Amino acid sequence: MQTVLLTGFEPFDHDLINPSWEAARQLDGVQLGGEVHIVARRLPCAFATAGECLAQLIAELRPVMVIATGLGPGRSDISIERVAINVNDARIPDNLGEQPIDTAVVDGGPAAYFSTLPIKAMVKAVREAGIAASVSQTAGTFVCNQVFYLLQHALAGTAIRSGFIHVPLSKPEHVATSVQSWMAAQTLVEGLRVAVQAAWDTQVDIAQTGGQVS
Ligand code: PCA
Repeated sequence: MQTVLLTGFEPFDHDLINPSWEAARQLDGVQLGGEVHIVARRLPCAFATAGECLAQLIAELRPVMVIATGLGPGRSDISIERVAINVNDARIPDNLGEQPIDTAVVDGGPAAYFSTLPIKAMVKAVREAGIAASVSQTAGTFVCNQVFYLLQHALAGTAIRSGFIHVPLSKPEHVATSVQSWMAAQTLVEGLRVAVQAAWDTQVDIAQTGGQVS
Protein backbone atom coordinates (compact mmCIF):
# COMPACT_ATOMS: atom_id res chain seq x y z
CA MET A 1 0.00 0.00 0.00
CA GLN A 2 1.31 3.45 -0.94
CA THR A 3 0.77 6.49 1.27
CA VAL A 4 -0.36 10.03 0.57
CA LEU A 5 0.53 11.99 3.71
CA LEU A 6 -2.08 14.59 4.63
CA THR A 7 -1.27 16.85 7.56
CA GLY A 8 -3.36 19.32 9.57
CA PHE A 9 -2.30 21.64 12.37
CA GLU A 10 -3.07 21.75 16.07
CA PRO A 11 -5.12 24.78 17.26
CA PHE A 12 -3.30 28.10 17.67
CA ASP A 13 -4.00 31.68 18.75
CA HIS A 14 -6.13 30.51 21.72
CA ASP A 15 -8.53 28.59 19.49
CA LEU A 16 -9.96 25.28 20.71
CA ILE A 17 -9.91 23.42 17.41
CA ASN A 18 -8.18 23.71 14.08
CA PRO A 19 -10.49 22.77 11.18
CA SER A 20 -7.51 21.69 9.07
CA TRP A 21 -6.81 18.82 11.47
CA GLU A 22 -10.50 18.15 12.14
CA ALA A 23 -10.97 17.63 8.39
CA ALA A 24 -7.69 15.80 7.71
CA ARG A 25 -8.24 13.30 10.52
CA GLN A 26 -11.56 12.26 8.98
CA LEU A 27 -9.73 11.36 5.78
CA ASP A 28 -7.24 9.05 7.51
CA GLY A 29 -7.36 5.67 5.73
CA VAL A 30 -9.41 6.87 2.74
CA GLN A 31 -8.46 5.01 -0.46
CA LEU A 32 -7.41 7.07 -3.48
CA GLY A 33 -7.00 4.12 -5.79
CA GLY A 34 -6.35 0.41 -5.50
CA GLU A 35 -3.00 0.64 -3.79
CA VAL A 36 -2.95 4.18 -2.43
CA HIS A 37 -4.43 5.53 0.78
CA ILE A 38 -4.36 8.71 2.86
CA VAL A 39 -2.49 8.77 6.15
CA ALA A 40 -3.43 11.83 8.23
CA ARG A 41 -1.14 13.29 10.88
CA ARG A 42 -1.18 16.44 13.04
CA LEU A 43 1.61 19.00 13.16
CA PRO A 44 2.43 21.34 16.06
CA CYS A 45 1.91 25.04 15.39
CA ALA A 46 5.44 26.09 16.32
CA PHE A 47 8.30 27.35 14.19
CA ALA A 48 10.82 25.29 16.16
CA THR A 49 9.11 21.92 15.85
CA ALA A 50 6.65 21.78 12.93
CA GLY A 51 9.24 21.25 10.19
CA GLU A 52 11.13 18.61 12.16
CA CYS A 53 7.88 16.78 12.89
CA LEU A 54 7.00 16.79 9.18
CA ALA A 55 10.49 15.58 8.23
CA GLN A 56 10.16 12.68 10.69
CA LEU A 57 6.77 11.73 9.26
CA ILE A 58 8.19 11.71 5.73
CA ALA A 59 11.12 9.54 6.84
CA GLU A 60 8.84 7.15 8.70
CA LEU A 61 5.92 6.87 6.26
CA ARG A 62 7.79 7.25 2.95
CA PRO A 63 4.81 8.89 1.24
CA VAL A 64 4.40 9.10 -2.55
CA MET A 65 2.75 12.53 -2.20
CA VAL A 66 2.50 15.05 0.65
CA ILE A 67 -0.27 17.61 1.13
CA ALA A 68 -0.11 19.85 4.17
CA THR A 69 -3.14 21.84 5.28
CA GLY A 70 -3.72 24.65 7.72
CA LEU A 71 -6.31 27.16 8.84
CA GLY A 72 -6.40 30.53 7.15
CA PRO A 73 -8.79 32.42 9.44
CA GLY A 74 -9.68 34.99 6.77
CA ARG A 75 -10.23 32.49 3.96
CA SER A 76 -13.69 31.83 2.58
CA ASP A 77 -12.93 28.80 0.41
CA ILE A 78 -10.59 25.85 -0.09
CA SER A 79 -7.42 27.75 -1.00
CA ILE A 80 -4.92 25.79 -3.05
CA GLU A 81 -1.57 27.47 -2.44
CA ARG A 82 0.70 28.23 -5.40
CA VAL A 83 3.89 29.40 -3.69
CA ALA A 84 5.89 29.24 -0.43
CA ILE A 85 8.28 32.11 0.33
CA ASN A 86 11.54 32.17 2.31
CA VAL A 87 10.27 34.55 5.00
CA ASN A 88 9.02 34.17 8.55
CA ASP A 89 7.14 37.23 9.77
CA ALA A 90 4.80 36.26 12.58
CA ARG A 91 1.92 38.60 13.47
CA ILE A 92 1.24 36.56 16.62
CA PRO A 93 3.38 34.22 18.76
CA ASP A 94 3.28 30.53 17.87
CA ASN A 95 2.32 27.86 20.41
CA LEU A 96 5.80 27.96 21.98
CA GLY A 97 5.71 31.74 22.30
CA GLU A 98 8.10 32.33 19.43
CA GLN A 99 7.47 35.25 17.05
CA PRO A 100 10.17 35.55 14.38
CA ILE A 101 10.15 38.75 12.37
CA ASP A 102 11.72 38.91 8.93
CA THR A 103 13.88 35.83 9.29
CA ALA A 104 14.60 33.30 6.55
CA VAL A 105 12.91 29.90 6.64
CA VAL A 106 16.13 28.45 5.22
CA ASP A 107 19.24 30.65 5.32
CA GLY A 108 20.55 31.00 1.79
CA GLY A 109 17.57 29.14 0.32
CA PRO A 110 15.76 30.27 -2.82
CA ALA A 111 13.29 33.14 -2.44
CA ALA A 112 10.38 30.81 -3.12
CA TYR A 113 9.21 27.37 -4.13
CA PHE A 114 6.17 26.56 -6.22
CA SER A 115 3.71 23.85 -5.31
CA THR A 116 4.36 20.71 -7.35
CA LEU A 117 0.69 19.75 -7.14
CA PRO A 118 -1.71 20.28 -10.09
CA ILE A 119 -3.26 23.33 -8.42
CA LYS A 120 -5.62 24.30 -11.25
CA ALA A 121 -6.97 20.78 -11.64
CA MET A 122 -7.54 20.64 -7.89
CA VAL A 123 -9.51 23.91 -7.91
CA LYS A 124 -11.59 22.69 -10.85
CA ALA A 125 -12.39 19.36 -9.18
CA VAL A 126 -13.43 20.96 -5.90
CA ARG A 127 -15.64 23.49 -7.70
CA GLU A 128 -17.24 20.72 -9.75
CA ALA A 129 -18.14 19.08 -6.45
CA GLY A 130 -20.10 22.26 -5.66
CA ILE A 131 -17.59 23.55 -3.11
CA ALA A 132 -15.87 26.96 -3.27
CA ALA A 133 -12.18 26.82 -4.12
CA SER A 134 -9.49 29.04 -5.61
CA VAL A 135 -5.78 29.33 -6.25
CA SER A 136 -4.11 31.38 -3.50
CA GLN A 137 -1.02 33.39 -4.37
CA THR A 138 0.33 33.55 -0.80
CA ALA A 139 0.35 31.14 2.13
CA GLY A 140 1.18 34.02 4.50
CA THR A 141 4.35 34.35 6.57
CA PHE A 142 3.45 32.30 9.66
CA VAL A 143 3.96 28.60 10.49
CA CYS A 144 1.95 27.33 7.48
CA ASN A 145 4.19 29.10 5.00
CA GLN A 146 7.25 27.90 6.90
CA VAL A 147 6.10 24.27 6.79
CA PHE A 148 5.12 24.62 3.10
CA TYR A 149 8.57 26.06 2.28
CA LEU A 150 10.41 23.36 4.27
CA LEU A 151 8.31 20.68 2.58
CA GLN A 152 9.10 21.94 -0.92
CA HIS A 153 12.76 22.42 0.05
CA ALA A 154 13.04 18.85 1.36
CA LEU A 155 11.36 17.27 -1.66
CA ALA A 156 12.82 19.50 -4.40
CA GLY A 157 14.28 17.35 -7.15
CA THR A 158 12.48 14.19 -6.00
CA ALA A 159 9.52 12.51 -7.68
CA ILE A 160 7.37 13.14 -4.59
CA ARG A 161 4.88 15.90 -5.37
CA SER A 162 3.81 18.17 -2.55
CA GLY A 163 1.93 21.32 -1.69
CA PHE A 164 -0.31 23.16 0.73
CA ILE A 165 -4.01 23.90 1.17
CA HIS A 166 -5.49 26.55 3.47
CA VAL A 167 -9.02 26.02 4.75
CA PRO A 168 -11.47 28.53 6.26
CA LEU A 169 -12.86 28.57 9.78
CA SER A 170 -15.59 25.98 10.15
CA LYS A 171 -19.05 25.75 11.60
CA PRO A 172 -20.38 24.49 13.92
CA GLU A 173 -17.03 24.71 15.74
CA HIS A 174 -16.66 28.44 15.30
CA VAL A 175 -20.33 29.29 15.52
CA ALA A 176 -19.87 31.16 18.79
CA THR A 177 -17.29 33.54 17.40
CA SER A 178 -18.17 36.44 15.16
CA VAL A 179 -16.86 34.74 12.08
CA GLN A 180 -17.14 36.44 8.71
CA SER A 181 -16.01 33.61 6.49
CA TRP A 182 -16.55 29.95 7.23
CA MET A 183 -17.42 26.60 5.72
CA ALA A 184 -19.55 23.81 7.13
CA ALA A 185 -17.25 21.20 8.68
CA GLN A 186 -18.53 18.33 6.51
CA THR A 187 -18.23 20.44 3.34
CA LEU A 188 -14.65 21.12 4.28
CA VAL A 189 -13.91 17.41 4.67
CA GLU A 190 -15.46 16.67 1.28
CA GLY A 191 -13.64 19.59 -0.38
CA LEU A 192 -10.33 18.36 0.98
CA ARG A 193 -11.04 14.78 -0.10
CA VAL A 194 -11.84 15.89 -3.66
CA ALA A 195 -8.73 18.09 -3.78
CA VAL A 196 -6.46 15.25 -2.64
CA GLN A 197 -8.07 12.83 -5.08
CA ALA A 198 -7.58 15.28 -7.96
CA ALA A 199 -3.96 15.82 -6.94
CA TRP A 200 -3.36 12.09 -7.04
CA ASP A 201 -5.24 11.51 -10.31
CA THR A 202 -3.72 14.42 -12.30
CA GLN A 203 -0.20 14.10 -13.65
CA VAL A 204 -0.12 17.22 -15.82
CA ASP A 205 -1.94 20.32 -14.62
CA ILE A 206 -4.62 21.96 -16.76
CA ALA A 207 -4.38 25.51 -18.12
CA GLN A 208 -7.25 27.36 -16.51
CA THR A 209 -7.16 30.90 -15.21
CA GLY A 210 -6.46 31.13 -11.51
CA GLY A 211 -4.67 34.43 -11.32
CA GLN A 212 -5.81 37.76 -10.02
CA VAL A 213 -5.36 41.42 -10.77
CA SER A 214 -3.88 42.88 -7.61
N1 PCA B 1 -2.62 28.12 10.26
C1 PCA B 1 -1.48 28.96 10.52
C2 PCA B 1 -0.50 28.07 11.22
C3 PCA B 1 -1.25 26.85 11.62
C4 PCA B 1 -2.52 26.92 10.91
O1 PCA B 1 -3.40 26.06 10.89
C5 PCA B 1 -0.95 29.65 9.28
O2 PCA B 1 -1.72 29.89 8.33
O3 PCA B 1 0.24 29.94 9.22
